[in-house]
Amino acid sequence: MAADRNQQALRDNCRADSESDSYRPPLKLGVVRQQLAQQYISTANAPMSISVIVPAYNEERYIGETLNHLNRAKDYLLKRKGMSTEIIVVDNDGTDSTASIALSSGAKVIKESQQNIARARNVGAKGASGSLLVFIDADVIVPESLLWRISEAMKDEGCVGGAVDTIYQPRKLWLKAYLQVWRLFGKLAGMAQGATQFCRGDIYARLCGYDETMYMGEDVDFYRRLKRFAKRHHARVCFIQEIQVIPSTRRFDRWSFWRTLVWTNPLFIIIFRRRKGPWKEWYRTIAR
Ligand SMILES: Nc1nc2c(ncn2[C@@H]2O[C@H](COP(=O)(O)OP(=O)(O)O)[C@@H](O)[C@H]2O)c(=O)[nH]1
Ligand SMILES: [Mg+2]
Repeated sequence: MAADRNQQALRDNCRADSESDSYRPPLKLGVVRQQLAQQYISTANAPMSISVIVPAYNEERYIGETLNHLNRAKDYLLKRKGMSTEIIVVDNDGTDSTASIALSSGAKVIKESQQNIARARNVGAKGASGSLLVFIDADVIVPESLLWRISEAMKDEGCVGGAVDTIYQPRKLWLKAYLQVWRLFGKLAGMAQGATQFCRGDIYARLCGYDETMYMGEDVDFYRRLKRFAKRHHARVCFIQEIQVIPSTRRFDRWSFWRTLVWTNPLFIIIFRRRKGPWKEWYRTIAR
């Protein structure tokens, strides 16, 4: 209970801070999030440089292809704008060859022993040197123009961050149609998931990063807070629709129709996102 109260105080503190007009370093934060806050205050006016953060748990089957595509996007940006990109893979307590594949693809690898997707994202941000943070999941294929397109969107100083349209390509037709409905609904509701999200480093710090008390939906929550921050400060988020990223459908491919209906239901996610139990498939018997 005391731990819960502490986490609640932490969240309130971040909320108060991101809603105030002048920046105060947040109090009572966990170590990672406190260091994050301090790190990025100074990057507010720096010229744009990009750090891509890939949280990864036992991703040996997917991460090689993800990083190949990311390296292509990195080269494209370098060619078109002369802008270099840092790629960081956060090995979240993995036991397979994810880290060595990442190293041989030229990425920087950071280890994090506490299994939590939000924490892996925050640890990556803490180790990043770029002024713009781009979060990409380890099972997501990105188009060559991705980083260039994001850097173009962020030329607009009023844009604090955003996300990229995400499209699933499962084999089952009903699943394809179902996921397409959620995609359209998400767009109408102004929601965005974490397959690819981005944020200015200083704003990320003001929001205290991803909420580590959540085991699921931390990405949708972050985007919601980013939007709220933008609204309060008369700024905006940029949702990029002209290109799409493609996550794997590994979980959906194994699930029954009913299971899919329950586990993708936003209400179910909101009710249980702070409990680890319902998310065994993410934190114990993991589909890979
Ligand atoms: N499942 C899981 N993914 C993790 C963990 N830590 C980091 N990740 C990464 O978080 C991202 C999203 O996880 P994923 O299993 O693909 O979840 P999904 O996209 O919601 O189906 C992937 O890049 C994972 O490798 C962890 O402890 N469990
Ligand atoms: Mg995934």
